[in-house]
Amino acid sequence: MRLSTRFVVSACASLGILCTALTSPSSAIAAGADYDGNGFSEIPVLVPSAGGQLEWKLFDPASGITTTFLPSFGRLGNGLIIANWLYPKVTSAGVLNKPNAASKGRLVWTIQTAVTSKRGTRTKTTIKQHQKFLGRPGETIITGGDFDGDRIGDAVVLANRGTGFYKWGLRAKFFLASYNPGLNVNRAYFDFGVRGKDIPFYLNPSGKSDWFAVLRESGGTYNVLMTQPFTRETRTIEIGPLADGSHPPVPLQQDDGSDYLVFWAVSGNNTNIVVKNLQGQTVYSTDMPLAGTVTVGNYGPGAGEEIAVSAEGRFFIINPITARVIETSGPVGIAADGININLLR
Ligand SMILES: [Ca+2]
Ligand SMILES: [Ca+2]
Ligand SMILES: [Ca+2]
Repeated sequence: MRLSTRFVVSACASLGILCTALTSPSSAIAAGADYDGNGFSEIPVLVPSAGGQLEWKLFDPASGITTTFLPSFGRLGNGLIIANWLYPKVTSAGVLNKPNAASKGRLVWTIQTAVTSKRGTRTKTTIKQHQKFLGRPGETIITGGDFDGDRIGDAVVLANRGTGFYKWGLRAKFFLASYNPGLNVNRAYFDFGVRGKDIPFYLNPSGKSDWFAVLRESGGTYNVLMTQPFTRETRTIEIGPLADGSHPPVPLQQDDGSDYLVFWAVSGNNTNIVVKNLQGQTVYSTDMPLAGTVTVGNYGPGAGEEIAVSAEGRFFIINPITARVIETSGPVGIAADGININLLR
C-alpha cells in the first residue's frame, strides 16, 4: 500500500510544464479560500506564464465567473500559503520561497491581500504585500489551520531536529502580529507523530479549533491520530484500508464547524473520492470521470463545504451531504485552496 505525497501538484504535468514544488491544495475552520468575504469560496487557479510567473485567477463555481486577482505573484516551484492571515473572513494569497540574501537561511513567506473599497460609484482595490522569514528548507510548513480558534490562520513548522517525533512549532497570529505591535505571536512547540513515517495534516473535530493530526499506517490499515495543542486532548480514528496512491486526507467543514475527511486517489482516467466522518464511517464515495486535482471550499449553497475535482478547465463540484454533482467549466491552470502543506528542499 502506497500513499502519494501531497507536496507536489500533479496538475503541473498536465500543463506540460515542469514544476517541482508547487504545493498541493487542500480548509479548516475558515472555509476554503474566500477572497471577497461573502461566505462562499472562490477557487484560485494559478496560470503559469512561459517564464514561470503565476497569474492568480479566481473562479467562482457558483456563478461561473472568473476574475483576475493578481496578474503576477509567485512562480512555479514556490509553495502555497493561502490563509486568512490578517482578517477572519478574508483570505490572503501567499507563496513560500527558498531563502534569499536577506532571510539568513530561512524560508521567505510572502502574502498579498486585495482590499476593495467603494466610494460612491468608484471601486478602489488596494493590494498590500507582507513578508516574513520562518523555517528552513527540508522542514514541513503547514498553513491554513487555526489552532487557537481566533479565526486567524496560524503558521506551523515541523522542525527537522531532536527525537524521532515531529516537533510542531506553532506561531499563532503570525502575520497579524507584525501590524499590531501590542499583539504577541503565540509560540509553542509540541512533539507529535513519528517523523518520516506518519503523514502530518490537521482537522477540526469540535467546531472550535483545528487539531494537529497524523495519518499512520499499520499492517495495511490506517488510523488518524490527533491532538489539540492547547488543551492536550487526544483522539484516534480507525480509517481502515485506503486505495493505492491515496492522497493524505483533506478536512471538509460541516455546518456545525466540525470536519469530515476527504480521501482521494487518481486511478487511470478517474478520481476516486471517499468521505469519512470522524467515527471512521464512509458517508459518501464516488468516481469522477477525470484524472483531476481535489480542492475543498464552500462552493455552493448546499450544506457544508463542497469538493471540487478539476482538470484542464473542467470542474465537478460535489456536495457529499446532498450527493449533488454539478459540472462547470473554468480557467485552465493549477487549482488551489486554503490547506497547504509544503516541503521545499
Ligand atoms: Ca467569496
Ligand atoms: Ca488562529
Ligand atoms: Ca456549501
